[in-house]
Amino acid sequence: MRTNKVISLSQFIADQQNKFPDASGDLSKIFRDFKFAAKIVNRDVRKAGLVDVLGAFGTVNVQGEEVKKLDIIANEEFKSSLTLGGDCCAIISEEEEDIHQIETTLNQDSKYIIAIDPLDGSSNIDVNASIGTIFSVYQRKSPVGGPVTMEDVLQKGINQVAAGYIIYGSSTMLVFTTGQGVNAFTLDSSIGDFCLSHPNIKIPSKGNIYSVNEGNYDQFDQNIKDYIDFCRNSIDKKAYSARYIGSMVADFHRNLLKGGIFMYPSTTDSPNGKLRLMFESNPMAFITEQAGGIATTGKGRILELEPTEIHQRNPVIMGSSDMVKKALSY
Ligand code: AHM
Ligand code: MG
Repeated sequence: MRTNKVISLSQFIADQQNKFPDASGDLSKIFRDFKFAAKIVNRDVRKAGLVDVLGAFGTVNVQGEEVKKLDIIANEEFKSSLTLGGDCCAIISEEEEDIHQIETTLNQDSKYIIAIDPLDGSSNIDVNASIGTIFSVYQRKSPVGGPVTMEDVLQKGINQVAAGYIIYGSSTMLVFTTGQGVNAFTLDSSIGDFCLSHPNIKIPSKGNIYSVNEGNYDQFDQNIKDYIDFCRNSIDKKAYSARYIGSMVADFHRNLLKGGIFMYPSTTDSPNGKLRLMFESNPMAFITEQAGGIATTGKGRILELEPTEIHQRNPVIMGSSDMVKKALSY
């Protein structure tokens, strides 16, 4: 019997699974696969400055953006781990245009579909700032064994079985929810395992950080400009601080722990904003709500949006409930 109180990710998931005697255990195995790939990507991110994994790959992804080498490596690592694990029938990835159906004998009878942004904030790789992996887990709607359809993949965020992110920051942390609160596990590299470090995270309802790319200010709708003006000119001069690094996982993670609002609103150039519903908005919205915050497009709950295409984008306002309510009042 162990005598210390350190709870590993595997132990935590096994304990959660035991609360549901009918659980198949497949979701636990998916977390095992995420964990394995996360450790490999973590290793690659940590040595990015030493070996030739920095810089542009010379191709563009389906959104027309420059792809970095590490994006591709991370995409391959997560796909490979989930394929070898045998509990996922299809993957959609920010790095790929179409559904990647896994047709191995091992996977063909599995029911889970993964949506993944393998390395978000990749413009930060070259400058040694925090980046992250974001994921969602859904259950397919069509019967197992057959081809995975667009209907299986394009599900509303409220259907997420689990969502999470891995932040490769000053430490590496896996933060996730299965709909029973949000827990964070920090990678202890000395033992090579993720250990529970932040149980049952609740985002403070009152925050004082606003995170938005103010370089886009002139392109925002007037109501967003008015809210930003409010944050800038608040009567109590110390009320709000701007913090924005341009890496969603890092900006989101700080606000989750300290309290704040993260926004990527529509701009005149991008009427739906920049962030992708399936890969960035839905998983972060699920975590936000599970931590007691609010996640909205400005017009409605992100988790209720009906997806129509894999790579669609939507405006995002999420974070501390009092701050989001104030933003919505504009
Ligand atoms: P990416 O998926 O190409 O990395 O882009 C998403 C990133 C987010 O992490 C971040 O919130 C946003 O882009 C920043 O965009 P901008 O530089 O326009 O502020
Ligand atoms: Mg991204």
